[in-house]
Amino acid sequence: MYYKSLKRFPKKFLWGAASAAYQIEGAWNTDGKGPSIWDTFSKIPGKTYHGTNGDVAIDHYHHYREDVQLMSEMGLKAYRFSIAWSRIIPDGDGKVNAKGLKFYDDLINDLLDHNIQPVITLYHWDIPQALQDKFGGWASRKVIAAFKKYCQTVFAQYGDRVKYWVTFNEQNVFTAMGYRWASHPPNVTDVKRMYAANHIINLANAVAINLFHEMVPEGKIGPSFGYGPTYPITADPNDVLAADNADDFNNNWWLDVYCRGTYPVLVMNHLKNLGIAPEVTEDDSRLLKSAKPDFLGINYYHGGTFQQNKIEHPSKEEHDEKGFSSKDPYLMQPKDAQAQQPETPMFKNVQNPYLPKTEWGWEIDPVGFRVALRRVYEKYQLPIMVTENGLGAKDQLEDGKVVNDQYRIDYLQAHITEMQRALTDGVELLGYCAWSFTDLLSWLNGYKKRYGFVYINRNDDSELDLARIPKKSFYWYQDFIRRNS
Ligand code: BGP
Repeated sequence: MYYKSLKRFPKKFLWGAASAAYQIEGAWNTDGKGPSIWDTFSKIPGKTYHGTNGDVAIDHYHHYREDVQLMSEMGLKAYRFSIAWSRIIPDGDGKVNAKGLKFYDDLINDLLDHNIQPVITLYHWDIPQALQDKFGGWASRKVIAAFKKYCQTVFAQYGDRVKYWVTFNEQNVFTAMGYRWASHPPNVTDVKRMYAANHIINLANAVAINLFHEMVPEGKIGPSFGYGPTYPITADPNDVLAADNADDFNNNWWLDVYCRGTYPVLVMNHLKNLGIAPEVTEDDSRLLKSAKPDFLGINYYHGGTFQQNKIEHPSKEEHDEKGFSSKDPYLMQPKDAQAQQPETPMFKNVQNPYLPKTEWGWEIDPVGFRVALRRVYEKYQLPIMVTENGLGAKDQLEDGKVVNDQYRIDYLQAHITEMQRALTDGVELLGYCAWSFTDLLSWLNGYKKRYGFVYINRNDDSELDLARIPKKSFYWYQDFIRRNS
């Protein structure tokens, strides 16, 4: 589709930037905050890059006024941040910590004083450690009541001033990393447990949305999903089918539940056959169907390319007397071993020959951003807020004061242009929050991988002076926001 000119971004478009509590706040045990699962996990030797953790992070807890001042200078219209649950309710479901509430009160008021709309994420991966110990975290339905209490507390406290709320950040990512790959807490490698916990989180998401609609009728709430469009590697219909399977498995498995209250049939049947499907009761289905998000948050970094995974079916003669064959390693595994790789018969992830990559091997695909926005909007017909998009790079501070991150400007410019094309195509967009405002702690990559408009003078081994230094991209975004184009 070509246009003579692109639609202008609406006047009220929320040009923003984003962060997450654990990655910026520090003050991990200050003013009554309890530990979260990330405070604990990051201390396990070998789990994070150079043993980095969020104990101090970029010390936003003590620098928030300076950070908001910089946001204001930049002209940000919105700032997305998350609340650390264990700062509000240190043991997860007990007494409320007044000092924790006050911190976010002050932050919100400061943002509003500078005409910046707060966008609050309720959960960016940091469940209180106490709930992990008590119930096994998201593995237990008991945690839903605790989450509800936490939501109730913050809706009552901030709902009068904050319009936009995000329930869960990238549920697809934190469940996979935490319950399948053990590269995030709670450090588990069990696909069945992953699907079980994921279902409980879906229920918690629905409870939070319904509660919000009762308590903050003027507000807007929705989850933020880590979306990647799926491409077939060739026009071979088998590859097209593989890309469809991947779409169901990687995207619809969450988005259908959020927006329609049902799981995609194809994946559900497959998981049932493997004995790893979550248990969904009639009450669960009713609850999931009752909770409608007002918008969808989309985090976009890249998509994926897929091919048919050719599994050879061994012939009868090739089986031994026990029915096993050495021909196909997947099909010949016992079912519970197959179940640890449920996608194997559905698709295979392959390299896309057309796309360059970041230093961390993430594909750079601005057109995929337009594809993503159109597909999601066409399918679910909900307004979209882009809640993350950005480039992780090894930025260099020159002469103690300059960061020439032209590559980040190029990246953002290309993505925003595609977003504007999607807007012109007809996608309803509320805002765009670049990841991230300041540099911050990358969960597994320390401070080497930077995303911010503002450089933070610290490294993996030392806090240095934590000075805030605007990068070249800061001034570029400032100018962009001022012109709204
Ligand atoms: C998203 C997370 C963010 C952020 C970003 C970049 O998945 O929601 O919290 O971390 O990815 O990730 P990374 O730091 O691993 O490059």
